[in-house]
Amino acid sequence: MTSNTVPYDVEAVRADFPILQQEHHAGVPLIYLDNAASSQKPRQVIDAIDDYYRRYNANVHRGIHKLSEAATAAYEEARIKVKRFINAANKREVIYVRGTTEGINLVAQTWGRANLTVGDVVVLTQMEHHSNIVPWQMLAAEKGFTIQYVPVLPDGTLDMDAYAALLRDHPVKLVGVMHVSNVLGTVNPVQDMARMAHDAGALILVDGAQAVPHLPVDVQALDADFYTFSGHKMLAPTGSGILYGKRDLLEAMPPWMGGGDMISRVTLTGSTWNELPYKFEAGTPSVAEGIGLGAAVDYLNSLGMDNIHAYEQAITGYALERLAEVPGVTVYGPEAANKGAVAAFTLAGIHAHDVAQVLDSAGIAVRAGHHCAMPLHECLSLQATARASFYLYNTYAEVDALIDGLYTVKRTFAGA
Ligand code: 7TS
Repeated sequence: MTSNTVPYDVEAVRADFPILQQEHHAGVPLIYLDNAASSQKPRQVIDAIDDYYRRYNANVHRGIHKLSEAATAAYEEARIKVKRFINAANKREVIYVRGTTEGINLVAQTWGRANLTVGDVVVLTQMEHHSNIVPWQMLAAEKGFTIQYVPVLPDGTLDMDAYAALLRDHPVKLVGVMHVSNVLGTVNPVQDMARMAHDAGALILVDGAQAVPHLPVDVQALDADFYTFSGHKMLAPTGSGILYGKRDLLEAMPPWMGGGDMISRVTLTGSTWNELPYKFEAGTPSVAEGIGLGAAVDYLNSLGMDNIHAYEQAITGYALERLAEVPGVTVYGPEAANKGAVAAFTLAGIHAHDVAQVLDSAGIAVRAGHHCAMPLHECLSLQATARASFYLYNTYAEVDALIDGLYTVKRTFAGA
C-alpha cells in the first residue's frame, strides 16, 4: 500500500451502498470495478425513489391535486439541483433526457437537422463513444455533410495540432468531443477546444458521461454550447440524464419529439411550442428517475466533487503503479495526472474476455471488449481490452485484490 489520500470516510460511504454489502458468489465479496459502465446506488437515492412511489406518485405538470403538485415540485427541484451542480446560467437550459445517448441524438435531430447541409463539416475525435459517432453518421447519410476525426496520439491524448488544422482548413459547423474517455481515461482540454471551435465559428457539443460523475464541471467556464451526461453513472437511476444547452441556441432549435407537455397550443391544423425546457420534454417524463438524480447530486455534494476527484486520482494512480508490476500487462492511455478513474489494459497472450471471466469468479466485476469505442480500438490495433474503472467507494484493498486476481488469471492460462 502507498500513502493513501482519503479525503472522506470511504467505509462510511460504502455502508450507504446496499449492493456492496453482498457476496458476489458464496463466500466471495463483490468488488465492483465496472463503474464506467454504470455506478451503484446509495440508499439515499433508492429511498428517494421509493418515497416518491410510496407517498406522492403522480404525473407532473398537469394535475391540479396535491400529489401531482408534490411530484412536480420534487421533479423541478431536482432540475434546479442539477443546474447548480453544473453551474448552468438558467434552469431553462437544463433538459431532462434518458441519458447521454439521447442527449446527443436530440442535438443531432434538432440543431443538426436544421443547420447541417452539404459542404458542412462536423469534427469528432477518434476516441468517441459510439453514441457520439453513430447519430452524426446517420444524419450525414441523409444531409450530405462530412465528418472529420481528430486523431489520438500514442500517449492517448488528442492531436491538438491536427484539431487546429481541421478547424482552419474546413468549414466546421460543430465539434463533438468527450470530456473524459471511457477507455483511455484521457481528460480532454475541452475548454481550449471550445475556444478554438468558437474562434473558427463552430459550436461545441461535449459528452460528459465520464466527467460529471467524477470531477467538478462548470458548463459556463468550459463555454460548452451543449453538454450532456447520464444519471446512472453518477449514483442516479437508469433513465435519468441531462442535456444542457445555451439558451439562445435552444430557443432557436425546433423540437424533436412531439406530444404532450412540449406544446403551448394545439389545433387540428397546427401547434405551437411550450417554453424551455419543456419544448424538448414530450410526454410523461421519468419522474422517479429525475427525483433520484436530484438525490444523487445531493449525495455527491455531501462528499464534495473536489474530494471525490482527489480520491479517485489517488486510487487510479495506485492501480496504475500496481498494474505496472504485473508482467505482461499493458495499460492504455495517459499517465495518472491526466487520467480519469479508468484503467483499460491487456494481458499478453490472454483474451480480455478470459481475463474478465476469471476475475469474475474471484468476485471482481470488470468490463471486457471494445467498450462501445470500436474505432478507438482499431486505431490502437486492438480487438478488446479489459477495463477496471473506479468510483468514490472503491478501496486500495480492492485494487490489491484486482492485482491478485490478475496473477490468478495468469496461473489459469499458464501454458494454455
Ligand atoms: N459517452 C461516454 C463517454 C460513455 O462512456 C457512455 C457509456 C456513453 C456516452 C453512453 O451513455 P448512455 O448512458 O447513454 O448509455 N459508456 C459505457 C461504457 O464505457 N461501458 O458501458 C457503457
